[in-house]
Amino acid sequence: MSEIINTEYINSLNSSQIDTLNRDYDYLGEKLLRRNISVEELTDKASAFSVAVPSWGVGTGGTRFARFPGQAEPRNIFEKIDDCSIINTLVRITPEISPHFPWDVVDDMAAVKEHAATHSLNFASVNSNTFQDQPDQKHSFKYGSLTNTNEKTRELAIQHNLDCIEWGKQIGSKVITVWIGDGSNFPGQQNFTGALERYLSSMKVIYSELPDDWKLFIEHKMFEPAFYSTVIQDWGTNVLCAMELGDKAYSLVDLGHHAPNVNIEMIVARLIQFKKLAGFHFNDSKYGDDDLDSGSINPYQQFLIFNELVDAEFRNAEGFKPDYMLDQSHNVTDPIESLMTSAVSVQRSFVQALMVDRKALAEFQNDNDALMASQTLKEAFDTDITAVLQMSRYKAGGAIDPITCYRAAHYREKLAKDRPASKNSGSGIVLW
Ligand code: AFD
Ligand code: MN
Ligand code: MN
Repeated sequence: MSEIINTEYINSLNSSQIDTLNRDYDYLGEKLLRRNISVEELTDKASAFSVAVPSWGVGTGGTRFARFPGQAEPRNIFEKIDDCSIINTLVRITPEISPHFPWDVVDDMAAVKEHAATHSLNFASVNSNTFQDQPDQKHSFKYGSLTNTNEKTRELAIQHNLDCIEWGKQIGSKVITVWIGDGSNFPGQQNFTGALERYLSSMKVIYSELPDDWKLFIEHKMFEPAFYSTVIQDWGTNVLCAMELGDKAYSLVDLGHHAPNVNIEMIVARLIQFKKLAGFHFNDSKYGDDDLDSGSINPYQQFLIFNELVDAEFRNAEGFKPDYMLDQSHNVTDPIESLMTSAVSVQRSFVQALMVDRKALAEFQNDNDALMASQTLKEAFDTDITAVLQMSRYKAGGAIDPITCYRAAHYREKLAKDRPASKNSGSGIVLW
């Protein structure tokens, strides 16, 4: 635990807030009981929830235009782990970090695992990066990586993914997530079928090297960096590839990777039905892959997704075990603050979905009572369960109010001397 934000410090702030929380919690408990919902049960389930933090999310992001660095940004994987630890210390639902390679590679990966362990943190899925060239790279990914027309380039991209699995093994990960930026910018530039064939044959090599207890997640994205076509453009192509590869391959849903207004909750339902849902990269957006904070624009969509997830859990859907992760880029906020509020926002959607009266909903659906079915969802969504989230954090030793607690600690100011501005932010979008 950090010296700046430790148990003693959190307790001292919590002690001035616990009386108010107790009153709010008791009153909420009383109201929920009228709907036959136990506030304690809800709190226990909220505590058991977790969502992984992306290592690249703790650096300040940027756009194609500029990057405005923040104070005391983490400069390497060890400092990123330190920041992730602050997040988990305060919110208690982010015990895992998802690293991105080669950004997070160091000679001694065991030291990375050890450093995380000292903060009681583990590693979630490892992410490969074949969407940019590394210094002195022999064959460029400019025209694609796993789908490149040049065999040598494809081999390089395959080898990088195999390296990621090796690095992942050293830090205790059991999943590799593959997102490629491959695609085209002009009609006619690329043969759609040929590109997908090359993708599949490359992925088959990676899949064949996957350890038995590992999974492979495929991430689709409809545009960017290629703007006319993307090889793995949507969940349909994604799931077809996952099916073609085998049982260890699953389809990952990044909320920003669809056309605006697409019914993402329905995609989630379909992937659950065919036992192919890998999990999520949570974020929010207005236009595309905006990578804004989870639940900041469309919390109802996030709730509707969790409605499908909780429904699957409720009916014990076979093979249902999705991984939850945030994938965001913070351009104008302190990444630690954004990641804390985002994790809590995702947790909120989960708890709201737990409150849906599923028996009543099924009856309304059966009776074709559209209005009441929709009202049943709204009733859960409209219930303010802030006290449940606060209590679950309090009981776990976290902060009742994580943002106030974080700000009052002056973490960045205290680290400013030790972490001078660096050119390489390790951010996920542009390395300046
Ligand atoms: C991309 C994708 C993918 C990738 C990340 C890198 O969402 O998850 O790993 O951003 O920053 O848009
Ligand atoms: Mn993503
Ligand atoms: Mn994205």
